[in-house]
Amino acid sequence: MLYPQESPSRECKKLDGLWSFRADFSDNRRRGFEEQWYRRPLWESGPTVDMPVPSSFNDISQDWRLRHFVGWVWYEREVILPERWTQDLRTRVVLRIGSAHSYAIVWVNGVDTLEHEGGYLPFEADISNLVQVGPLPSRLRITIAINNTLTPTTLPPGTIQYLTDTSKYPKGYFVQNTYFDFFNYAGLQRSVLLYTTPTTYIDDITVTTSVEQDSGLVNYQISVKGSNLFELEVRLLDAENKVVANGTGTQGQLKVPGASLWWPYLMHERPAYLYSLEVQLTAQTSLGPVSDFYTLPVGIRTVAVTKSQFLINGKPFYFHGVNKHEDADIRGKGFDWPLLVKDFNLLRWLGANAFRTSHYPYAEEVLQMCDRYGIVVIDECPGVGLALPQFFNNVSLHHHMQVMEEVVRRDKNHPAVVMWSVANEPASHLESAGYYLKMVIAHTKALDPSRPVTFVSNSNYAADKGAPYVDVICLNSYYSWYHDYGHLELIQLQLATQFENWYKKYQKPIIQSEYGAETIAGFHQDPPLMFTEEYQKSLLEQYHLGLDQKRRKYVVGELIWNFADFMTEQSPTRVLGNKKGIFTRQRQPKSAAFLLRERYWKIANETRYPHSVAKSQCLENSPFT
Ligand code: BDP
Repeated sequence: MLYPQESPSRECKKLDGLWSFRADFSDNRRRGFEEQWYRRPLWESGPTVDMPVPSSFNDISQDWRLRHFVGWVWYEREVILPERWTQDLRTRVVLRIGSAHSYAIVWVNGVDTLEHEGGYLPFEADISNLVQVGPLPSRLRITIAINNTLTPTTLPPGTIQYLTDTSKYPKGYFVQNTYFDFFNYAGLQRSVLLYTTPTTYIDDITVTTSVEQDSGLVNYQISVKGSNLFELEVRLLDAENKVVANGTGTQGQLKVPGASLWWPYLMHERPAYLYSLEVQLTAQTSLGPVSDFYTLPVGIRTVAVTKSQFLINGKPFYFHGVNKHEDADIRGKGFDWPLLVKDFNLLRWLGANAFRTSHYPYAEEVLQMCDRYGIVVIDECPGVGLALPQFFNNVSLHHHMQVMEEVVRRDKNHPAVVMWSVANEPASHLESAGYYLKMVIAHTKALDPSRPVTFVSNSNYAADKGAPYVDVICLNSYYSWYHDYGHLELIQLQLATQFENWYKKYQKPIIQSEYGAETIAGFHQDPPLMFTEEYQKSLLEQYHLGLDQKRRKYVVGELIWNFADFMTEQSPTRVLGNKKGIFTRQRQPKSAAFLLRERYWKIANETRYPHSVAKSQCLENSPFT
């Protein structure tokens, strides 16, 4: 699914802004369907409020019932279309929803148009038939009903628990149980937009790259829809807009002698080099000739895994980075440009070269920034909270595979994405989980043979049933936090044991994919006590000593939990959310951020190519120091 883009043949109309909104508070949450709220303007069915898009709906209003709402919410917006969209029958009009968590039904002018299961991923429908009827039906009413309920077969899964003791709970009382540690924000959290293409159009482009001696090879495959009578021209342009290779047809290989490779941030003096693949389609249709243009950024790079190394462009790569969440005050998981740019400035300040999209695929604009800034991504699907045996069933497995198809289809062309993660902390000691993970991993590898696949484990090395199928072992451990809490002196020993056991058994490279400590900014105590900034720093220091023992051997990365504080469900162990961030939720540094920064820049200076460049150059020359 190509990211919507303006070009000489395509227009985009973003529907960001205020939508009408109504949560269905009826007992069965189905009044909206019973009364068919999609048939008429939403305000005619009852009171509506203004809701910004993109944003989660939870933290916007003063109504506590909305913050914790479980069930159907309704969004509606009217749009006026340009005449050329509705009158020119060679134009195809598409409605695209960036994400709707977790189940969505879409009506256009009251007509059932589209349904989608699963949040965090885009979906779209050709609505030309609905807008190109008769004289100027240029006013369009888009209604979107979204259900945020998580069940044993959604991803992430959840359960609805009815509390039936009438001495304690009112009749019909239920709660949503989740098995993950972030707030289940919902709504239209990414942009909704309309875009056009010609009726014969470039439907998809798949690019893979390799390097042969001095040349970069760009393999492309283009899918065209709408007609069989077409011609395709392909040009590859360098960063100075000079054509360096060209081709024709739906597939081919472009050779770029002396190619500039895409390197991660701080790994090379010229990181994140991007070419542009310009695709031009010309076609004959019954209504006359049409052309379509699409430009795809392309980074030429290779990824490979050995028994003990993760290689990018044939050189050992060490992930020194973070885990993130899409999370901020007020907007929840709503996409926000200022937040995006601030986060990338912080990542670069920190000297981080990578992050994992814990625990769901992030907005496409985030991955575009990663391509442009050289921040390497472990792209994780929403396979989080697979904690109960009943979650490993065939319906879930089928859906999980479908989700991986959507993730790969959306993100396959990003050079920054170097590995897929199919799950976080599944109950991988279960036999049923072993089979389930084997199937999802095999499916993902079949979808994309060019990238390694993993899942993130917190199981014991001897019990884990999924590890045999991964390319890289990713381990979460919270020594001196959830185990032996307060005993920082045990971290090095326990970490060494963890690494040695796993490596001995699997002989695969290992990433410490989470470690960290809950820290309330401004809490201080020396000698360090839990929850203080000093404790977070000391815990990190002990982990770093342990990591350095294995770093040049088979440990290929460390990702702190977490980049920033983030919201969770309420619980006695969470103080307004998870506080393991090295930045606060408002993106201000805790003391540990400075410690980590020193470490990451030091590691970056040690692992930089070519070595002939003065080792300290990247630090000294960086505008971010
Ligand atoms: C890990 C989970 C992560 C949690 C973290 C924590 O992968 O989602 O937020 O623990 O407890 O096990 O802080």
